[in-house]
Amino acid sequence: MSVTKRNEADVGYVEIDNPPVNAIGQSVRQGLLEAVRWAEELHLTRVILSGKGRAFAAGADAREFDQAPLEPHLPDVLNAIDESFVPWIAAIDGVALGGGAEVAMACRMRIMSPKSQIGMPEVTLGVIPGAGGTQRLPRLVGLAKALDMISLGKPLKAAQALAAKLTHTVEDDPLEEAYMVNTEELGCIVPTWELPAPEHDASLITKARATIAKKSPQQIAPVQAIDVIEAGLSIPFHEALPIERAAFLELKTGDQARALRHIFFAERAAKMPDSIKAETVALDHIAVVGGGTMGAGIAYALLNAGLRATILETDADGVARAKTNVEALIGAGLKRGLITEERAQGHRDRFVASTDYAQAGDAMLAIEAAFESMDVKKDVFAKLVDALPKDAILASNTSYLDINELVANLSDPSRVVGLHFFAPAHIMKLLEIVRGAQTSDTALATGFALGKKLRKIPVLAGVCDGFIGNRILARYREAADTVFMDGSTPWEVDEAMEMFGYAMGPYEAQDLSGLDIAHANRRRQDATRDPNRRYIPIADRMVELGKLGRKTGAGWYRYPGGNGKVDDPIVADLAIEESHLAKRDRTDYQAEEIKERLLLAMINEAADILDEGIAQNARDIDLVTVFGYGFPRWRGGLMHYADTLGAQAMVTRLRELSQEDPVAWKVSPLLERCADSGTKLADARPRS
Ligand code: 3H9
Repeated sequence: MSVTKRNEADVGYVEIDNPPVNAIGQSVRQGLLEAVRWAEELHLTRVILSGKGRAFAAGADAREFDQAPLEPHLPDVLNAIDESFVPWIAAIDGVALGGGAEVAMACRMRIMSPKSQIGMPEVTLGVIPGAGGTQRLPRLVGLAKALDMISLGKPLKAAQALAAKLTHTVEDDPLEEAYMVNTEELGCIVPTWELPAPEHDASLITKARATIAKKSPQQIAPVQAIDVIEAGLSIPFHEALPIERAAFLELKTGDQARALRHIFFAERAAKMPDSIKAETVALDHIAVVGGGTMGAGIAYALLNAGLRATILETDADGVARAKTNVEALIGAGLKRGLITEERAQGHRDRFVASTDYAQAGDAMLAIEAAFESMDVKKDVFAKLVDALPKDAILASNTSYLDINELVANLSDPSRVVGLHFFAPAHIMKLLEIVRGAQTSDTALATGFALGKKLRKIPVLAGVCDGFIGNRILARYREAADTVFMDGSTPWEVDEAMEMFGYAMGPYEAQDLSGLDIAHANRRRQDATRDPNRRYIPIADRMVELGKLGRKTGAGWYRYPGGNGKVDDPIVADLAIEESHLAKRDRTDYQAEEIKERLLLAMINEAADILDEGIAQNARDIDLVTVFGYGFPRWRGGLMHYADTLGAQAMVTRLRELSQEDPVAWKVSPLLERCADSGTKLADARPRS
């Protein structure tokens, strides 16, 4: 039963009951339509509509979007509610989003509980409101607010909805309040569809277009949303609805909506694999080794989740630095209104920084975020073994190092797991959980449980150099450096990737993180690098020149006065010089080819990562690339995008590229298998 109805005398109670979040699928639409007819037949004086459980309604059931729409369609159901002679009241206790908000707006009145939210997040799924939202919302809240809410997709809290006049009132018990509404007053409220549309205001429309061009460049849905809202301002309500509907239906099956849906569901499917069956250790007190940017960020994330955090440092200076770093994060949280003064005090009360490992004596999990050196980390683990309970889990935040080597001296290596956070650790949602050869299920389960507490997106990874994300990143940079050396410039490469949808290209991004990190990594890899692999020396030259990125005022770009980036001809000359020395002809790469090379390099590497079982499936790689590495969300992640190219086309092109360099462009066997069998990467599994 997706919709239940009952009446007490002349008051009808209709409840949407479709757990977990009352998504509006076919049976809910059918149930609501039947309820309209039922209320009319009984001549009820009002219908009070609510949602069972934690949501009023989370919107249209996005799982239905891949199928042809089934009757009754939501716009027709909502017209029936809006036009009914029985007035409906939406009693909202929880979220009313997308189609859920549209249902509420078709009601004569809305009453929200203080914790409720209402909004139109359709653009985040690559569509626009498709059941009258683009027409009812402007009639209720005015043009400026409606443009804002629909094109940006950000919901309003109850108090904000009240200020915007989207809800009539905010009450602790919306159901009771709806019952108390005076029948005569209710009867005087004009149905939403009969309200006049706001006046056309070209300046508001232009402003909204400019905002989305900046905030969501290349995304179609926000642009269409504004167009449809604008169209509706000068025509009757019922003429505007088909325009909205046509735009919604077209967007729904388009590439961007498919990609955004894929990521939406992938995010929710990111959970501990069923095969891991173990209890977790207690997570109330966690030790963090190292109070630098990463360690402090992790500690702050733990404090935000209500846990106790103890940072362990080597000396008094380290302790002072850790305290300063954590206090700076607390201060920033306060300044941005993310935490209250009371919570900030709670954070301080649950935080300790010390050189004394005994301070963490009861912690059942320690996360080391010490300097990226095998010796340093081994030393830290030895100290943790001595200080913490013998069954405590020891996690390493290493970005590249071999977890299996890290545990070599431990009597119980099963306690160790990789927990790879991304900077800033309290903001970035990705958490790679790295399984070493001997990692126990308890250690893995603990990693996943921590991920859940911190509201991260956990992705299981196997051991290899760079795990999932940094291994793909290394190949991305190698391909970028090769294109640069062979004929391009960092700014041409960056521009090509920005045109693809990255917020910034690989060179600008590296200037932010610093060129020294990758340099140290290359030195670490010197001993094991395939001698047949072409080595691009430009990044090393940059480090020799002291061009380490923004922190030194210059990297791939110059930053005069610490301000915006400026192209640097000296950097361009480096590549000309190096390719001359290497006796290589330079090619004038166009943006399309630069983009193709960088993306194919990453896809090919990612296919190997999947084939080797480092990643469990393509979906996890999509999550890693989107949530850790800035891959455009609206392209659905690296592997989802690859599937739009098709394995056959990719293999054909990779074979051409391998004529140029058979080592760097060696075609992934998994891609070849997908091409041969016509399988999508989304369905591919590691080789057995
Ligand atoms: C729309 O409405 C178009 C209309 O204008 C036009 C129609 C004609 N569909 O996030 P959670 C599932 S477009 C299907 O973990 P939370 C979700 O996959 C829609 N399923 O919980 C998960 O499943 P599982 C506009 C949905 O408490 C489970 O519910 N609406 C939908 O952290 C729990 O979800 C939106 O964009 C859905 N619409 O957060 C809102 N929503 O258990 C999208 C959720 O199998 N939803 N599920 O993993 C959300 O933002 C959050 O889910 C919400 C709850 C805030 C509601």
